[in-house]
Formats: sequence, structure tokens, C-alpha cells
Amino acid sequence: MGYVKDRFKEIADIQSQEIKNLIAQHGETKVGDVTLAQVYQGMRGITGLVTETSLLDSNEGIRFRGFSIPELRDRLPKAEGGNEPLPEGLFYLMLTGQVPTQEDVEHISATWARRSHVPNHVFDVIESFPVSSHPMTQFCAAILALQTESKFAKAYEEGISKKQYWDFVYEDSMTLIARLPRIAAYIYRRKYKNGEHIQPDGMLDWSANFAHMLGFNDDGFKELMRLYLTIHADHEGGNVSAHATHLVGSALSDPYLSFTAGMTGLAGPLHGLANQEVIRWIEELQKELGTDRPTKEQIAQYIKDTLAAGKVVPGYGHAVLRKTDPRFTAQMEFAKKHCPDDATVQTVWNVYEVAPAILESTGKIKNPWPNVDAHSGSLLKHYGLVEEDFYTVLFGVSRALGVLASLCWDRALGFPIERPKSITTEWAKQFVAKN
Ligand code: NMX
Ligand code: MLT
Repeated sequence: MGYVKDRFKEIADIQSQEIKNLIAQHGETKVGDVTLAQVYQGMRGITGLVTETSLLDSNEGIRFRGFSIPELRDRLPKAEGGNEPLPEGLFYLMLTGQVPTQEDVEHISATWARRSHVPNHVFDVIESFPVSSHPMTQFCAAILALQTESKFAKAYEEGISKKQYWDFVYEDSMTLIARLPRIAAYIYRRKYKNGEHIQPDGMLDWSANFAHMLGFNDDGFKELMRLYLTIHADHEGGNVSAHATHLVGSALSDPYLSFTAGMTGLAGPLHGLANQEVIRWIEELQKELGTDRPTKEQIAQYIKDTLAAGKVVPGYGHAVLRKTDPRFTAQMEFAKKHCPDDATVQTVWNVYEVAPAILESTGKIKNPWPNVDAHSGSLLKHYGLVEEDFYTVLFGVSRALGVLASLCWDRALGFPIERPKSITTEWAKQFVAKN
């Protein structure tokens, strides 16, 4: 893995010098004002983080190192005979800022395959949970159990220099990413397939091997996994999973501890768990109406009922986006090509036709358009992965790519511990009285 690591370090050193110059010359430049409402309302719109791997535009959606999702689908290397990008390539791009060659990507695939062995005590920890435990709970516990393997934690204990942090964080990140599919597949097969586990196939790419260990050998499903694991990888730095990983990492907690924090955040229904909630919401709708193809009128009424019950319509809305999420569009394109007649897929498309106007009419929802989670479950279900409480684990395996590439950058750039200022309402009242 030497040369990718060396390339990353070279690029990070240049960037580090540029940042020093930027701060020296423009450190006092204002990038925004903060209002009291923002302080109370989830810090929405406050610029307060640097995340090099991707940038979100509220109208255009995500760009990874400047590349949109359609551009990545076109330009990133593919598996032999495949059309979707290999997530290994996206990881390389996020880490180095450069579009990888086929050889770079194959090198990463081989490295991850080589490092994928999961120690037995991690499986013991999973086995200690009741089978009924939520897959995200098992996933978080397993990542925490893997922390025994942290090279960063060991090196820190032995007393390394700050200048070496990035190296051990990089090594831990690569190993952790390599092992996640095996852990996730183990949880899946334990919970839903009577513990009949499938051994990894080291000749396959990261996504295809994951599909294989889950028990899906259909080429269409492997392609879906490559797309899925690419598009869920990163969404700039302020989302809960990325921010939590970065925050915990800033205390020099190692990548295993930091990523666990990200995953406990991803497990929340307003964040990653929304993909589970979407498919449950659609299935309840289908069940209540006694049809797997509800009409647009029936769907519209169901949305109104959901709102009237004081619940959110899962898969819709976003804290930053103000248009249809391009990750939704990419999945819609995939579905048009591979499964346009699927009943659940068609229901997702019908929800898309009626939901935005209804959500808009409430006058309070800032973004009435679908996000990534509105589509993903219907595609997984089409290929037979019907256990919706597992869906967030898939999101988590993908999210590792972005947040761990970012963690490597955090340490390479020597970012400090994160510690913003908080206030009390008493302080706020006195402040406004004086101003
Ligand atoms: N259905 C019903 N109400 C909504 C929705 C929705 N889909 N989206 C926002 N609202 C409400 C929100 O609850 C808030 O109500 P109140 O003032 O009564 O508290 C109001 O509209 C204003 O919220 P926004 O400023 O539009 O949204 P915010 O930035 O606070 O939250 C989400 C963003 C994504 C948390 C929110 O849109 C939501 O809860 N969506 C449904 C859950 C979901 O799909 N989450 C997945 C996001 C993507 N991901 O994977 O992380
Ligand atoms: C994400 O992918 O993290 C979600 O869209 C949430 C976000 O960006 O806030």
C-alpha cells in the first residue's frame, strides 16, 4: 500500500503549507456571521469545519473533490464487465484529490482483501448480543471490539511524535475499511440466515465480495452495491456521522473509536436510519391499502395522514439540500435500467411525484425534495435484500470511506481538538438586553 500512502503524504504536506499561508495572510477574514437563531437551531448554515473530501451545494448536491455523481459514474474505474464505479476509486480520489487509474484501484482492492481478516473476539462480541438486537447496535459494538487492533492507540501509548499521527491513523483506517464488509455480512447472516456464514472471496473487488458474503451472487446486485457504496460514502463534514467521527477523532481517539461515534449517529432515524424508515413507511402504506401499487391519490392521502399524526415523511427533506438529491437521481437511473416495473420502485417514483407539493404546502419544510434514503430500500428489496433494519449498516460500510479519508486528512493537517463555545439561555437574554 506504500505508494498510495506516500502520494497522500506528499499532497497533504503541500496542502498543509497552503493552509498555513492562508491563515497567516487571511486568518482574520470573516466567513460569516452567527445569529442567535442559528445557535439554537442546530447551527444550521454556520461555516465552522474544514472537510477536504467533498463539498455540498444546496442546489447541485454533492461533489467529491470537484466531481459530481454523474461525472464519477463516468470517470472512475469499473470492475471487468461492470458499468458502475468501484468505491475503491472514490476512496483514492477523496484521499489524494486525483482520479485513480485502473491499477491504483486494483491495488486498493487487493490491499483491502489482504487486510480483511477479522479477529475471533469481534465475532464473540457480536454473538454475545441477542439475535433480536438491531443490526446497527451489533455493528457499532463490533467496530468498538475491533479497537484492540488499533496501531494508532498502541503507538500513542508508546509515545510517538505529532508528526507521525497521520501514518498510524492511515494504517488503522485502511484496516478498518478492509474488515467492515466481513463484519456487516456476519451480522446479516447471523440475524437472518440462521448463522450460515459465507467465507470471503479474496479475488473479488470490495463491493462484490461484500455482496458475495451477504449471499447475493447476482451480477445486478454486485453492480448495485458498487453504486450504493460509492454514493453513500461522503456528504461533506457537517452531517452527523462525519461530524461525530471528526469530533471524536479530534480528541486523538483512534479511528475505531472515532468511527464508532459516527456510526452511533448514523443509527438515528433523522440520519442514516431513514433508509429503514422509508421502506417501512411504504410497506405500511401498501399493507393498509391492500395493494403493492397504491395510486397517487392514495399516496397523497397517506402523506397527509403522516403529517397530521405529527410524524416526518422519511426520505424527504434535508438540512442543506434544496433540490432533489443527485444520489436519489442516480438510484432512479439505475432502477430505470434494471428494474423499471418493480412495484416498490414504482411506488417510490409515485411518492416523488406527489410528496414535494404536499410538503411544500405546509410552509415550514425547507426542502420538500427526496434525499438519498428515499430510493435505496426499493432497490435492495428488488434484489431480495428485504430485511430493512439492515439497510443502515450498508450505509455505514460506505460512509467509512469518506469519514476515514477525512480523519487521515485531519491528522495530516494537524487539526486541533474541536471545542466550540456554548452559552446558556440566561447568557443569551443578558446579551440581547445589552445589544
Ligand atoms: N416530513 C415532515 N416534516 C418535516 C420533514 C419531513 N420529511 N422535513 C422537515 N420537516 C419539518 C421539521 O421536522 C421541522 O418541523 P418543526 O418546525 O415542527 O420542528 C420543519 O419541517 C423545519 O425543518 P427543516 O428546517 O426543513 O429541516 P431540518 O434541517 O431541521 O431537518 C431533516 C432535516 C433531514 C432531519 C428533516 O428534513 C427530516 O426529518 N426528514 C425526514 C427524515 C429523513 O429523511 N432523514 C434522512 C436525511 C438524509 N440522511 O441520510 O441523513
Ligand atoms: C448524509 O448523507 O450525511 C445526509 O444526507 C445528511 C446530511 O448531509 O446532513
